[in-house]
Amino acid sequence: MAMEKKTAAFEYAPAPESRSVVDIAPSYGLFIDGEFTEAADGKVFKTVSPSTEEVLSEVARAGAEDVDRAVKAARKAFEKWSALPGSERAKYLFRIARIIQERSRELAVLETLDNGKPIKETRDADLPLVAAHFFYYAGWADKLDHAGFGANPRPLGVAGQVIPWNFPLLMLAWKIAPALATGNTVVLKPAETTPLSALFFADICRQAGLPKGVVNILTGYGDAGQALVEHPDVNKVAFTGSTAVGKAIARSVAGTDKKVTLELGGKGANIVFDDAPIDQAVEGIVTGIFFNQGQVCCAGSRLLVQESIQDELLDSLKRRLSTLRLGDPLDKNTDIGAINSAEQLARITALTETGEAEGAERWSAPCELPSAGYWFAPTLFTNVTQAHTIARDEIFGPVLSVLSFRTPDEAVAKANNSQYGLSAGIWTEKGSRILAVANKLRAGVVWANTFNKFDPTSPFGGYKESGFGREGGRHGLEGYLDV
Ligand code: TAP
Repeated sequence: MAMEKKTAAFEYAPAPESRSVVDIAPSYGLFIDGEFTEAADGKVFKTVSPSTEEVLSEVARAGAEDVDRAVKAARKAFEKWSALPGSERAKYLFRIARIIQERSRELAVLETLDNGKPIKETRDADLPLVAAHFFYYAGWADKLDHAGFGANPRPLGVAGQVIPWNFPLLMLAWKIAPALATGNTVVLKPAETTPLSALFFADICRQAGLPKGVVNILTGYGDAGQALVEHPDVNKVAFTGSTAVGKAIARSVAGTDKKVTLELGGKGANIVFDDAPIDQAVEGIVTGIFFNQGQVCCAGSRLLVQESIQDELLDSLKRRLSTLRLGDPLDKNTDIGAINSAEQLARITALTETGEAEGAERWSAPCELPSAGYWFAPTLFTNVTQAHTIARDEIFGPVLSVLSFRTPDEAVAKANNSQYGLSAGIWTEKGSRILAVANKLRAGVVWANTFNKFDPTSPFGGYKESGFGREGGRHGLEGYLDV
């Protein structure tokens, strides 16, 4: 099928919140130098809806030759793009942000179909945050000289960006918006299970009149990601994904002059003290670990509850979990959608089996799982010790490990007892306790009496094996500038 036809496929078809809102073509090409094109070797792969296992589309699979073409296009575009006044680059970013808002219904449905997450999350969380991110960095584009990085900070060149599947469009926004605002050009590889919203974004770049080659999108597998980060003409590598791949990337760029930021895994502690308002804390625990089926790097996957309120809190939590609705992610009332892939479901299942084998006690919300698709009921484990695998390893699914503590010092020690250091939460009425505990936590983000709240103005990133560098806020500019 001709590639030209494919690019026109994301046409708006007003309809209720259903798949008919967005028209998905049977196949898509790579987006290189402003055009959709087949992979050099003609390879393709299928992307499926995780809630039905139905094939949504066939997508070009990039290889090393395509990576090279895309990097060359980005290099060529860099000359003019970086020379534009910041105020001109800002106009493009504002335009992109507005088009995202205008087309957010299509994008929300597309993301829900390809990822499996509930439409109320894509509609009310992902999409507004994506647009906000472009608006925010558009605002920085003409103020870089005043951002506190010294006089005349310069862009790095071509940014090679590799992102995961849990927030496909939001991770794209976190990567592309600051890169473009600072005058860099981009080659981005989305995750293989969620390529569609990135291709839709490519269409938005064309609609916004973005100069050719400034943004290139390469759909493909891990080998394309590897070829991209190892390409000698890439100046900046930005990666979000697993700690294992992050470490491999760090090794591969060691000794080069590439600048690197890594956003990796997490095992966030959500700490509930005995003076916390229980109902509010229960909502925060639910948001912390069941938002996006727990497939969130900063999820509150370890609940640390003060011993004196443990029974009351767990009763209340189980009652609340029993009310969550699992099912069709396109239904506006759905709370828990599908797991993103069969592989991820297998990983979650294996880790929960390990939890039981090691002696933790399992409780799952009573809900019926659809027969097709990849599903996992909201689950919690009690009788968990710090030595248990489910207390240490990232599960990246709707599974909560419950531990208890007696004193604030014990809570801090347990929270910090992790290879990761991405996020934490504190629930207490005492402001002084919030400050004292937050100061001792080795976590990049600490939420107080809330969880999983995001804002483009706030820097986000990890300690320890959760990675390095910050995305978001003024800090997010630094990774794209030669300061
Ligand atoms: P990964 O398997 O690491 O995949 C992430 C991306 O890297 C995908 O696009 C993947 O392509 C690509 N990739 C795979 N092997 C590569 C290689 N050798 N070189 C370069 N790129 C390669 O992670 P995932 O399963 O998609 O995502 C889950 C993980 O991401 C979790 O550990 C989670 O905590 C982490 N995560 C972290 C954050 C932040 S902000 N810290 C946010 C979201 C997710 P394929 O899709 O083809 O494998």
